[in-house]
Amino acid sequence: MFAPARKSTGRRIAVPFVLVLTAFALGGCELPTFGGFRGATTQAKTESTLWSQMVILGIGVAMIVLVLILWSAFRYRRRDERMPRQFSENIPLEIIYTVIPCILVGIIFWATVVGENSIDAVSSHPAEIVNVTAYRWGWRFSYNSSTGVSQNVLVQTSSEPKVFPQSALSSLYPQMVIPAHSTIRIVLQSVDVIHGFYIPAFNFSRYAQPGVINTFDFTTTSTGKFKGQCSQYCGLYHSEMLFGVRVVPQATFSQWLASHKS
Ligand SMILES: [Cu+2]
Repeated sequence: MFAPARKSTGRRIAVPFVLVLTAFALGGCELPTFGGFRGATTQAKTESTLWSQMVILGIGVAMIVLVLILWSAFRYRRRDERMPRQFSENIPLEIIYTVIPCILVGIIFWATVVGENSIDAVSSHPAEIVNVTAYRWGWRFSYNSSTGVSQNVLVQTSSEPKVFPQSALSSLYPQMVIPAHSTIRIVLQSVDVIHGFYIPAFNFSRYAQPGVINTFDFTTTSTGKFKGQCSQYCGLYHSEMLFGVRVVPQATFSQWLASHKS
């Protein structure tokens, strides 16, 4: 009668959802990104996976809630003038709908801590160290290469910037050149106000703060050109604080570094 019907409804909802998740897990398929960037660094991919898992979990919860609402509304709709059965509490149900959200929040918290720890982890042997200095209105990139050569390159010196075409990839903006398949240490600071060092394709943004040095790693995966920008409103020419990121093969990077020795 009633009990078997409820069981099969629950199964009808849960089984396809679990099957889809299992197929993704076992098939080694990449999770859908739901409009986010897949990511061009190892850290960015971790962030992307975390995002995808959260959205899938959210969709799962939303589907279950929606089905339960619709089922309740149709199954128990008013059919005649009789007063329905009256009851005031259901302790097992109340425990279930308190414990399950707590478990879900616990899973989200755990996944976030593990993911963020791996994103923020810094290597003891980075292949290259790039000192990034933000200033109104530009970016300075200097390199501590493995040869110990310190270089100042691609400095945008004007404090009253020309308004360039709005493409960070334009060579008129400072370009941060880094090698592919390497762990790059970024040492970030600001000389005036708070700026934001943001590379959308790296799923990464961090404050550049005066008096504070922020240190983090990017482990590049493939070559490519990416846009960077200031993500913290810092004044009149904030919108002009663009930069490019060029991830190039190691040989190209070595040549570029040699040609830019100061
Ligand atoms: Cu800025």
